[in-house]
Amino acid sequence: MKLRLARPCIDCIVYSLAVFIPLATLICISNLASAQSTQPTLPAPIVITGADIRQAMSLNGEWATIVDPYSNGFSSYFRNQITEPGDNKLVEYNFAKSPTLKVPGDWNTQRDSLLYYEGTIWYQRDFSYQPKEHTHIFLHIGAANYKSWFWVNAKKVCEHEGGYTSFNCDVTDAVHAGANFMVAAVDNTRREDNVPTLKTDWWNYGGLTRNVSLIEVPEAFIDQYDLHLKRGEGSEIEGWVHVNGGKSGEDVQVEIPDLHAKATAKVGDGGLAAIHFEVSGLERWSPETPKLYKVKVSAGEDTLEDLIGFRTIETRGTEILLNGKPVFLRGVCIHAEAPYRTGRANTDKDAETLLGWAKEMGANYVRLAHYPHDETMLRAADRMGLLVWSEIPVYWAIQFDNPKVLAKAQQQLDEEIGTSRNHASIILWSMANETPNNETRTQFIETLAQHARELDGTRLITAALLVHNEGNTKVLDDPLGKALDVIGANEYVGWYEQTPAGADTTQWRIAYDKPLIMSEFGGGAKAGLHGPATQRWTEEYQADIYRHQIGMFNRIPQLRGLSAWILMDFRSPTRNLADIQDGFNRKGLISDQGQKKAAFYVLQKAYLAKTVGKAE
Ligand code: GCB
Repeated sequence: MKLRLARPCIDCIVYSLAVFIPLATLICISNLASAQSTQPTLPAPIVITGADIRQAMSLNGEWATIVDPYSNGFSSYFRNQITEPGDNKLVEYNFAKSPTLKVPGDWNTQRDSLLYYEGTIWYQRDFSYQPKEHTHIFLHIGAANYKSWFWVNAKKVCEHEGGYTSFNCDVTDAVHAGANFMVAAVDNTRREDNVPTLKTDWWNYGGLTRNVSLIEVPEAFIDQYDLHLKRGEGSEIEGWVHVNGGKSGEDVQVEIPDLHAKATAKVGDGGLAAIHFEVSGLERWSPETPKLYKVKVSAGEDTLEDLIGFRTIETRGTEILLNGKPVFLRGVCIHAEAPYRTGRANTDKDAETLLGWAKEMGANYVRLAHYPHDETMLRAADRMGLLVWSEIPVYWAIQFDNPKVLAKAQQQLDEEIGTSRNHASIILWSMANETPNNETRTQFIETLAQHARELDGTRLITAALLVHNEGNTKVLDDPLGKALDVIGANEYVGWYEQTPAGADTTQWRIAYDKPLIMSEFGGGAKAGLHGPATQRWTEEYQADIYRHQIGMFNRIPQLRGLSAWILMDFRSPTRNLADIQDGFNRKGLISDQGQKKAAFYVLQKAYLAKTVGKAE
């Protein structure tokens, strides 16, 4: 197990905010060059497990915002720096009079003029706070797409890159008793050396898209922990607790009151305490019995209470074994697109609606595409009993030959695994989606797979691969398969190639003796558009694809899972067929307004009756 707690600051760019007059009305942002010479390097944000269950003060709500397409705020406002109240220098912005945006939320769906906006937006809000002695205060950001910078009371506290993972900035030295203010800049400009890169088939929703809060912890605190059931038939819970600032020899306790079980361990060098304990009467977590236990973790002054399920996941030959028994994954892919309102999904209700539809369809599994989803989604999957494939946005042709890009992907993996490692629902870490087959790419993703295994040896590593055709045989022999525990394959027979009936004669040749998940398949339909099954975009055509696919799946002996593309229509700037797509990828089994299409029922029937896939 390798624990990554902090990263070097990627750019080490240091900006600063200057004087604030009066509070919440005017903030001047000083010049990059002058700030660089005077400010020390900032500590990188840290990963905190279970940040969402910590004692917190929410900073959600309306934030004043300034749209800054030329990223002017980073450099030119210094000219207007005000040194004394009443100083009559030129100031060309005023947060107090600026329009607001809701946090959490993408900016694109909150204001018509921002639907396609890509660039910087500045956020500002006031808050009052009473720090307690001997505590650390962290600014917790659920996600900010894509790059973000934060200042508290004009003091730069951190910056972060990566749009879909949570991070925490130490603001202890910046927050004071009474009135405070915070400024953030978020920039969702697409760049070639980002992860993901310039082109994706989903909307580049910008902003503070997930919850923002202040969390308070003791000086020595539990930043990460991993508690899971050891593989095998017994009931041994193992893992570790890491105490940030913890002294060697101090006690750490893990308690599961419902099982009358308690473990005590000592903090070793580096703050890590190894945990092992036998429990009796444990009910294992599974889709049928998604039992979650209250787990109390304490170290010194710090205590937290999580809800954790215990299960094992492994492979044996071409089987996936959940709790030691073969399981077939009947599922569907989901984008973090909010049902009914569009935009970034980020509430419990969004999660319950999306996952509720998956359950209604008879699913026991969901592929959360193509980036880590909100913690609320994972908590809901734990509660509702859905197995999860979780993924980082190594999507299509990113810059595989750029070491900086590898570092960015690794950072996202650190944050994804670091924050979500105690969710029983997650069984698969996916390294990538549909990447071009060449040596540089293979090495890049092998490095990620190796990294993921070091961080978490208890789950399965996968990726969605491309297949190629030899006559009417689909061949899956991508060398990346060697590095995976479970092979994912995307195919669109009946949509991007052949007719739906083409699936009836399609054969498969898979170079690996490992479990296979058909990680994507499907086609588009506009909800409510009816016609003959030969007419594209009708519900009938889409349903026909699914009927033929099911037959084909049952002829692939090593198939162990399915994730149809996709549960719900989602916004994509690449889908502009007027009157049909209108900016949405229409492969949803359900429309963005919640209308179920005919294909939903085709798949539901097969899933509920278990007429597709190997019966467990
Ligand atoms: C794919 C991609 C997915 C796209 C989908 C499509 O293969 O993995 O991101 O949205 O196809 O609809 O074409």
